[in-house]
Amino acid sequence: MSFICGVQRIMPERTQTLSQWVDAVAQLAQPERIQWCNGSEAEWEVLSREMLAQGEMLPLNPKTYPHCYLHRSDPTDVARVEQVTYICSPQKDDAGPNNNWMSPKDAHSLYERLFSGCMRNRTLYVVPYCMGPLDSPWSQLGVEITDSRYVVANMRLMTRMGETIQKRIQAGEPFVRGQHSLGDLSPDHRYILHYPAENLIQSIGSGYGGNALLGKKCHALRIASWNARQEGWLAEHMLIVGVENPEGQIYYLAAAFPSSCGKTNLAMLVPPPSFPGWKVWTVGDDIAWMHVGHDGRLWAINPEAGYFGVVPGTNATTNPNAFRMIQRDTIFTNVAVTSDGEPWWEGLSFGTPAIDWRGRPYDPVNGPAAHPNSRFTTRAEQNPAWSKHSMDPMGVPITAILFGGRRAHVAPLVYEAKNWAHGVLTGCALASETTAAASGKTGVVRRDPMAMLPFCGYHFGDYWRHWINLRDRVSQLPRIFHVNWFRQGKDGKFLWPGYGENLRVIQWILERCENRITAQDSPIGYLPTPGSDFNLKGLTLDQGALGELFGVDRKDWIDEFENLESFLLDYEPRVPIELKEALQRVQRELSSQS
Ligand code: GTP
Ligand code: SPV
Ligand code: MN
Repeated sequence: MSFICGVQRIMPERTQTLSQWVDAVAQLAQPERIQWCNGSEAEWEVLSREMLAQGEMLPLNPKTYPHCYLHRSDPTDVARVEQVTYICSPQKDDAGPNNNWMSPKDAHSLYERLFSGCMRNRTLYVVPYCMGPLDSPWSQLGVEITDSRYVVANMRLMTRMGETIQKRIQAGEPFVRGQHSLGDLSPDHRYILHYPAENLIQSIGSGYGGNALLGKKCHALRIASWNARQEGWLAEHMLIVGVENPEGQIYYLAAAFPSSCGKTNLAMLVPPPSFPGWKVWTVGDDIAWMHVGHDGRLWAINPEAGYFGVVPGTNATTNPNAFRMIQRDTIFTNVAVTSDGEPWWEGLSFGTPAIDWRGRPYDPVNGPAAHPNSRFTTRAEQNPAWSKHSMDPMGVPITAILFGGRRAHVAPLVYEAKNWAHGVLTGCALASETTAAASGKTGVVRRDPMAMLPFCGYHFGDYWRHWINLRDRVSQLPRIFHVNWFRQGKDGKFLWPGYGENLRVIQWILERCENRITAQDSPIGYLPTPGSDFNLKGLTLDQGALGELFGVDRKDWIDEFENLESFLLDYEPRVPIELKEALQRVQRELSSQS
């Protein structure tokens, strides 16, 4: 146990050293050889050559896409698998209804069975990594053991990885242990197991993204959220973005949107021509670790060093920064290819797919050419909007927190919560259509509190209590807003242009935070008055779109809150009283409105 900057670091006592642990895993998994990864260029040379030779990575056109590669995952292994993701906390109740639970004893014996001999004829790679800036007191170290070269290649881009981390661990710093194997890639033998009380992750049977890159969702959200609750901070599924106004003042926002709902895009937003002098800086696009600073503000770091972003929909108009960033030194996963060997995906405005994501000649009867959850992996520094403050050990101060989802109906473009408890309730109430980022049906509205349903490593009731309690420790609380870029008209088309134009919403949010403008009071929160304080200059919207975009239908919201109330019942008796009071207040006002 140690104290750093007011954070009491709680890591379980461990007697096993790093090399003893690696030996024990090797003893069970029986690899042909063991390789300790040092993160050097020479190491990458060898690794990439092997991957190309084995067909684990295919070269893309070296003239137009230098140092870019394509990886095709197993067709049954293309997204996170929530149904086989478990929290193995000592007490079942502590995992909550929001998680699958397995007892640590059962999980360990399942692991022993599945990992036994799983690395025969393979190399066991030891990948030491750091989540967060190397010199930040809020960063955490980890080591992932894996038999997938693709995982090593991705961890190299997504984290600060290599020898210096290994030395720090050998000198005694605590670390999270991750044990990963592709196993036989059979969906029946696929498990993602988390032991928060042991700082341990075991993952087998998948080589895909969040299932396999253990520093990301497994460590930086599920394990870290458990630690964060004990230590008094937050580990969130949030982007971190700096918005600079023409006066040169930068405001930092954190925003939680469920998977594939626009975090990367908002984090890299390019101001449209109607916003001269504005600049946007990316600090993070997926995960935020937020601590209470000495000044009583909330400060956020991005634990990641790269982006594992959704490819479809990315083009020079929607996300010019990402589009430029992925022209070189990028790993593409599950995209299509043109006859010139260039990557191709739905939403790209040029080129024709020749081969689909499975490697078959492209035929529209087989569905999209690129998988809807196809991804790019790129180092963060390649982003033209990359903020140098991503390196600040203390992170950046957060002015506002945004929650948002994909809602074709009900939720207006933007509203502001009335106070902290109401804001936390607004986060709890987050609902969104499911996307291709997780296996299962897409387009179904489900409640996804704080965009953390698949990622919170403990009982949601305790998590909301932890959020509520922050108000006693943060003297300058961020204001909380809800946004929805995805409202549809009767013709099923998006009413709002989105992307760069979302800066109009951000501008309103910042004006509210500076107390420069008033807003309309409504039971669900404060709403903009379109045409007066909300900037619509130069924007042509469809007839009637404005009313629908900014509209709050009382009947819809009465239903919405009834649904929320019954959703919260599942988390009793741990739902904070403050949330129930905030909910009743909204319900009372909705029903008393004429
Ligand atoms: P994860 O990496 O899964 O956590 O997702 P994310 O939240 O970072 O989502 P991302 O920004 O990658 O967006 C996912 C999809 O939504 C992409 O296809 C985008 O093109 C699309 N999208 C993002 N922002 C907007 C928007 O403002 N309007 C519309 N219509 N689509 C958007
Ligand atoms: C998400 O699904 O929210 C992602 C991609 O960011 S993954 O790394 O697969 O979790
Ligand atoms: Mn994500």
